[in-house]
Amino acid sequence: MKNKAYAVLAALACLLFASSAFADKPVEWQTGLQSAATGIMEEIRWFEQYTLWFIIPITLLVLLLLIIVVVKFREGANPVPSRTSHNTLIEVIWTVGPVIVLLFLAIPSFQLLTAQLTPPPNPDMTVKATGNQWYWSYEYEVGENPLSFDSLLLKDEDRAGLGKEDKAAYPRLLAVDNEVVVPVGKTVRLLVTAADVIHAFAMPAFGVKIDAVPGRLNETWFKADREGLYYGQCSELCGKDHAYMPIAVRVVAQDKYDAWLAAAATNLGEANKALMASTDGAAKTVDVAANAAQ
Ligand SMILES: [Cu+2]
Repeated sequence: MKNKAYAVLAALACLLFASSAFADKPVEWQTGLQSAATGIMEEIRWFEQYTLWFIIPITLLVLLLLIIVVVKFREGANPVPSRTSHNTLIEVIWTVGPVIVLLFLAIPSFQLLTAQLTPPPNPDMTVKATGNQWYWSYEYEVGENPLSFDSLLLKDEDRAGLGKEDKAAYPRLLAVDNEVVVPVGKTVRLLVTAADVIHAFAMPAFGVKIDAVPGRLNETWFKADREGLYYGQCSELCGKDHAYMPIAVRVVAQDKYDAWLAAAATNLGEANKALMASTDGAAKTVDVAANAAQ
C-alpha cells in the first residue's frame, strides 16, 4: 500500500517535471501558482506566502474563540447570560488590531501593484496586444513597418499529427498558431487593448494580468528571466469562445529573436518554422504556422 502511494507520488512528480520541461502552463491537480519566470511573479509568489502568515493565524484564532464561546457559554454551563453590551478596551483592540494587520498587507500589495503597472524607463521593446472575439492580435513596434499578426487557437486537427513530446509542448486549448516571440532578459512594454468587447491579457508565469478594453490602452510590462514557451488565457468573459483564445509567448535568446524578427518581416510562417526548428529540435513534424491564414 505504502509502495503504491510512493509510486503514485513519483509518477505525479514525473508528470509535473516533464510538463514543466516543455512549457509553462497549468498542470493537472495544480492548486498553487505557476513557477515564476519574471521578477514580478517571484514577488507575487512571495506575497502569497506572506499573506498566509496572516490568514492562517487569524483563522485559527477566530476558530478558537468560537469554540471557547460554544463550550463555555452554552446554556448548560452558563444558564444566566451576561448582559454586557460595551467594553471600550476590547472595542479599541478589535479596531486597531485589524487596521495594523491591513496595513501590513496593503503596503506590500500596493507596492507590487505599482511595480506591475509601471514599465521601467526605456523598455527594450514594445508589443501591443489586441483582444478580438475570439483571438489575440499583436503588433511589434519595429522601424517603419510594424510587424502585426493574429494568433489563433491551434485546432485539434492541427495537433493530430504531433508527436507525444510535441503534444505536451503544444497543449490542447493553449497552443496557438503564431506565438508572441520575445528575447530573454529584455524589458518588454506591453500595451493591451481590445477591438470589440472587454478581454483580459493574462500570463500567469509572468505575473501579468490586465484588462483589454476597447478604446483604451492599458500598459504593463514583463522581463522574462528564462527561455521557454509560456501559456496564458483571456481572463475576462468575452463571449461564446472566451475559452478558446489562449496566449502563447515564446522567450528565446536575443540572436534567435533577431533572426525571427528579420525573417518575420517578409514571411511570418517561415520565420516561425525556422524558430521552432532551432528551439525545439527537429522533433516538430506538423506545420503549426501553416494555419495562420484564416
Ligand atoms: Cu475572453
